[in-house]
Amino acid sequence: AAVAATLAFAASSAFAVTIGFSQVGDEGDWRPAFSKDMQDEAKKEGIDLKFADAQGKEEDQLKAVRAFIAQKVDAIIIAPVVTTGWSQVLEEAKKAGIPVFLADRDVEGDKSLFVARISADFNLEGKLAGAWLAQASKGNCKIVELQGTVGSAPAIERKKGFEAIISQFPEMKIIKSQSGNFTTDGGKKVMEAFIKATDNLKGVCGVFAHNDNMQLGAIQAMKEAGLKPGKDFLMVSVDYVPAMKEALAAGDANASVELRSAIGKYIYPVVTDYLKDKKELPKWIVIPSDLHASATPGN
Ligand code: GYE
Repeated sequence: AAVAATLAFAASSAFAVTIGFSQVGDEGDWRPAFSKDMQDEAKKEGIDLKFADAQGKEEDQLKAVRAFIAQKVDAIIIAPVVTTGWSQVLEEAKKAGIPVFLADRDVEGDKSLFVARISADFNLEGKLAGAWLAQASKGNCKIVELQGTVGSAPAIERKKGFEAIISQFPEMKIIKSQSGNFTTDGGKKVMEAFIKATDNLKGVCGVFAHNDNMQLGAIQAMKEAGLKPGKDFLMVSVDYVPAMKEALAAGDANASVELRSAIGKYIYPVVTDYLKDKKELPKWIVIPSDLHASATPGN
């Protein structure tokens, strides 16, 4: 009996910290890479990670967070699908004394309801994409835009950053903009509609997609219409996923701003240190982008 008790104790203390992670879903190529990193890194750091995939549905993220509170996890990490609708559940976590951290996306409203957000700077990514297109088109470009999930922090901020740059150039203008919800199929459908509405993208010079998967869908649609993306159209997007690296090498795309998917090594030390010392943290800890992977003026 003593041996069994010792083993049981050893097993339970093997996991020093239990963290609940509410993930958006598995849309596109970047999100699954982020999820895999979070799970691999947790194993490496001896963290017991409770992983919940909401398949893009906010109500399922809220359910997952409430379940983590009921399980009395040590901390909760959320990648919030959209910025609105979080105050109530964050209040419940606060009342339960469970610290919440944001990864990747963001919430609007009272920032005191979470300890810190660890993410890239989406506004900067939009600026980098805009700056590349301004250089590649010499400041003269009619653009069609494929937006990410409506109401999500990356869609809001990448659009803002991109427009902050192109608004400096009178001859640069977004003439069509629609959400493809960050998926390849969504991007393809939106581009098919753009092709129809502009008589085969007549007068269009550039395509800005808020992520690579929508850009890959747009490339498919453009090729099926007999158009030459990457040659007759300047193609810029964000994420720099492997499939986009292939499209860049094939000349079907021109630039992609890198969004790091290895977030675990940044967020877990922040969470475990906070659990030890409860030290005040900056509200936003920015993960650098690898500029080398980002836009360089089109060739
Ligand atoms: O760019 C996209 C994913 O939240 C910034 O979500 C992330 C975005 C990423 O669907 O591929």
